[in-house]
Amino acid sequence: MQYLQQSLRTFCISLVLLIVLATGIGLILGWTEAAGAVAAVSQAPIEVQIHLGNSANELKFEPNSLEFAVGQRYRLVLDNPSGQKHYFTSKDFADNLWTQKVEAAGVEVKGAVHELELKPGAEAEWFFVPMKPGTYELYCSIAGHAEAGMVGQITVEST
Ligand SMILES: [Cu+2]
Repeated sequence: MQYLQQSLRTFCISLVLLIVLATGIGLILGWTEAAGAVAAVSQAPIEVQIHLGNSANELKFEPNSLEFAVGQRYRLVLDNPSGQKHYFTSKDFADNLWTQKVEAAGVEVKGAVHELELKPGAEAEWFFVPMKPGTYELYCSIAGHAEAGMVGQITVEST
């Protein structure tokens, strides 16, 4: 009986230690990710440009492939030189980055961004820090545009 109590006690202590340890690791990982984003805000952003459509009204992104690195701050300048509206849609990419802000037409929007819509002639600047490496699909979510070739690829490299 005493042996059983002793084992039970040891088991409980081990369990508590395990939970404390797991919580600690989780906190450190979460803190590291947040600290990475905060540190990146003081970096000068790397400017990357992408055009949604073109003046000939072709349904494509120019360029149709973008590359980023984890932990680096970017300023993605999007414009729409075409005569119809387009979307920059890449949900998994957007979910795996930290958005500092989006600036467009004198307005600054802070917080998470999932998709950007650009009307003809519009321009927007998206400041963000990629958090996870991966390959992500980019497309325009207007009916028929992706099917006509308005797709691209976004690659995020680890550093
Ligand atoms: Cu489109």
